[in-house]
Amino acid sequence: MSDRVRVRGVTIHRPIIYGNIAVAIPEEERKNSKNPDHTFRWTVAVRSPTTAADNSADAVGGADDLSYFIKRVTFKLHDTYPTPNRNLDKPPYEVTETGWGEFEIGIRITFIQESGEKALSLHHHLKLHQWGPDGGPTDPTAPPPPPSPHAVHSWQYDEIVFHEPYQSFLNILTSHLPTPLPNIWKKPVPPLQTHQGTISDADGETPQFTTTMEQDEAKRLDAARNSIMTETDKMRLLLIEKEKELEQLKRQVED
Ligand code: SLL
Repeated sequence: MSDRVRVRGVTIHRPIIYGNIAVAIPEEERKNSKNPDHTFRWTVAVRSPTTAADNSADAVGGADDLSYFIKRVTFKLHDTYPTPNRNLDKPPYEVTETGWGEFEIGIRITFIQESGEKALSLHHHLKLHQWGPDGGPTDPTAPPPPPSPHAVHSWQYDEIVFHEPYQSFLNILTSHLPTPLPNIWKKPVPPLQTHQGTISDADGETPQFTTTMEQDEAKRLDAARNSIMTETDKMRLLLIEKEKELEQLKRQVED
């Protein structure tokens, strides 16, 4: 079979996480820096979800090298940053910066050329503050809370789905299997689940993705599929009804 043939009926996915970690910059360090108004140092990243066994205390994910299917990750920062478009052509796919404010970061993932896939665009809201339990300010006009003494995390789990991939790309994907997620958290305090698929830290604990998150994502996908099927059925019935109506009207015109 030619490599440029799409494999019909096959869907394959690769899990990723994207998000950020932020730490407050100590007063002393800020005073002596060229940007004393920059209160936080943060890192935005795209990684594999499983945390490496030899991770540093604050690491989240990153056990697998994703360059076998990702060619480039571009992070689009706020325009207040010099050269806001940051291209990463090899792992780690991350940008570390300092700043004072939260903003929306654009993330564009380009796949290896053999994939023939279009680039994927994602967004991540940079999180610097330990907001309330819902993960965001309850009152948008309220000032942010004081800098957390712990690292602040905000990560989103996602699955990149390749539908009917080219045979050569499928071969590449199947020869690189993602490291499975652990079933339970290594640490006793589970991360706060702020909203769908997102984790942040509870009490300064470094969050970790587990199979529970994977199962939750699968449940959400099932629910979405079911509601699409219900909608399709409704539309089909409506279409049949409208066709009948049309027939009737046609007959009336002919009569
Ligand atoms: C806000 N809408 O007002 C956001 C904008 C911009 C953050 C946040 C770096 C600035 C620099 C920086 O923190 N920009 O390098 O001077 O909160």
